[in-house]
Amino acid sequence: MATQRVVIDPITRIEGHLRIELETSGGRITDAWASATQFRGIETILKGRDPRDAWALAQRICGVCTGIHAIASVRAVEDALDYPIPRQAELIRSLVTAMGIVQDHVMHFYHLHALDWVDVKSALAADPQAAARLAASVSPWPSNSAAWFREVQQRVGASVSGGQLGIFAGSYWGHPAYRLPPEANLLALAHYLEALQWQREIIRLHTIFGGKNPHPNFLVGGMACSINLDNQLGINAVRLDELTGLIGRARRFVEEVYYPDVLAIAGFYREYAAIGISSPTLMAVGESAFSCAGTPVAGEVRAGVLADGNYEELRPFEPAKIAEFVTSSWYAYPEGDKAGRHPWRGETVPRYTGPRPPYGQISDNVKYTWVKAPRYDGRAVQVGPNARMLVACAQGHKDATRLVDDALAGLGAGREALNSTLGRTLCRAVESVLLCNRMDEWFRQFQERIHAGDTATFNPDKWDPATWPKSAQGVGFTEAARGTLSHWVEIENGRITRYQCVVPSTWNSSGRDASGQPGPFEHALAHRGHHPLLEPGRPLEVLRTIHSFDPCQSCAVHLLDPAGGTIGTVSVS
Ligand code: NFE
Ligand code: MG
Repeated sequence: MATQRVVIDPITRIEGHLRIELETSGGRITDAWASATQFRGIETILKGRDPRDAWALAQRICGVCTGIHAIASVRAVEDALDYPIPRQAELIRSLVTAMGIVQDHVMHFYHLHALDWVDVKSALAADPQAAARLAASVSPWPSNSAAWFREVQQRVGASVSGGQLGIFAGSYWGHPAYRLPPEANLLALAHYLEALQWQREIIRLHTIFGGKNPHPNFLVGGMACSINLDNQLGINAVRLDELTGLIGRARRFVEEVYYPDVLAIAGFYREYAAIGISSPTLMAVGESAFSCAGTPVAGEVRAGVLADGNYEELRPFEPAKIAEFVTSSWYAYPEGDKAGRHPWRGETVPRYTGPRPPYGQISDNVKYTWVKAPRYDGRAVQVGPNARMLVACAQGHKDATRLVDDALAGLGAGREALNSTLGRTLCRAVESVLLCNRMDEWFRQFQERIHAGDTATFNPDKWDPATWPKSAQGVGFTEAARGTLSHWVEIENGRITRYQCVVPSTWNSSGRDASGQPGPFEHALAHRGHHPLLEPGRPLEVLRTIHSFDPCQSCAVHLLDPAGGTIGTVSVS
């Protein structure tokens, strides 16, 4: 059967610029290449700066996983300076991280991913009464009423009949791979609109602790907010009350809207539990990293690696085993392109050797992407919510195991199904429930400590560079919404001399390494030639699998099109 080549550029509803090139034959994908066509340069601009300022620049890598790069950065600098921070600051960072991830997962599902499964035009043909009955059978969420569903139909219907699809334009409505009944489509569309409002509200937790969002304020040595119950400013009794409300509203939407929607939609697409199987090694640095606690705290998920498809045996996570390859990326290493470099020796020297736009087939070249290829112990690694849930289950984490097994029982699938298109999407919902539980616990501890008189959020002991060693190295590990994140800093005479970020989407969207191993996106599409692609001109199934990773190419490259060429054209051939 003839092989056809397909180029999807850009992949939409992601952050940043991603191009996917495919070979397809007989309705299946036979090979795939992921190419980031955007260059930035944050690692380079951090050199020569005061390490206490790095977080503010580093968190501009991305406005989606807002805050998390700042946390990785302050942790790296604190690690280098052996700088302990107050427990209250750790708890605040944990709360900010967890709420950031919950917001990100909900936004990803409704606003970036759901339309791969939900047909908006079909929703307009639904019976609002029947949709209300369906909704009542899965959730007590109060706004699920026929009147609200009718209003949603009228609002969106007016745009469609006026030819103004706006955010809903350019999709593959009516594609035969859509499977939901009209009422389920309407329910999801209503929640799409509600989630917009909800995410804006709950993220005010970031503004309370960090002054603003996106990009809240952080501080090497702690947090910049103060706790004073009797004061008008800072964290006082009124703010604590507000925070209780925000955490409660986050939980309610996750439990009554997001989680039941994901489970209900997953039930119509069960075959995707065996589609999009990606790299069989998965890794997570665990929840303890959220809290910046030096030693793991009871109830938290520990770091670990699950290698080669063995999801039972948790191996220790050893940072020395990380190396980044540039075999397929537009960078140069002094020793050539075959060897990997550990981030302590990491170099970011861009050398674009690809074609000028229009690109043709980028993948005809050995080098075809701006993403480096991080590997662990020589293996391509999947990171993200599915890695975190599998790692948590392998260590017998009770809450995670119960939630994962409940969700899988509903689908009649085993744990191995978490390494799939559906598995990655399901794990975000499961993890959001888990993180709401953790936020309750962290916030309870935070308040108890305040009432016991512990109000310190900053440790001034090592703020003065005169107290620093002449040279130092530090690493900050954390879990971002999309997976394991690390920042690596080297400091000489009070200034940054090397700064490397190894980011979740760098792990997941990497290209081939020196031994020809594909990165996780490529693996998920090309694995054993079983990924479906019904209509190469309307590659809906590819969007499902790529979106299931929640790609962020801004994070992945953290380094614009050097030729200044057009980035907005879509070519499907
Ligand atoms: Ni720009 Fe990010 C997250 C980080 S990258 S979104 O989550 O770090 O994958
Ligand atoms: Mg990097």
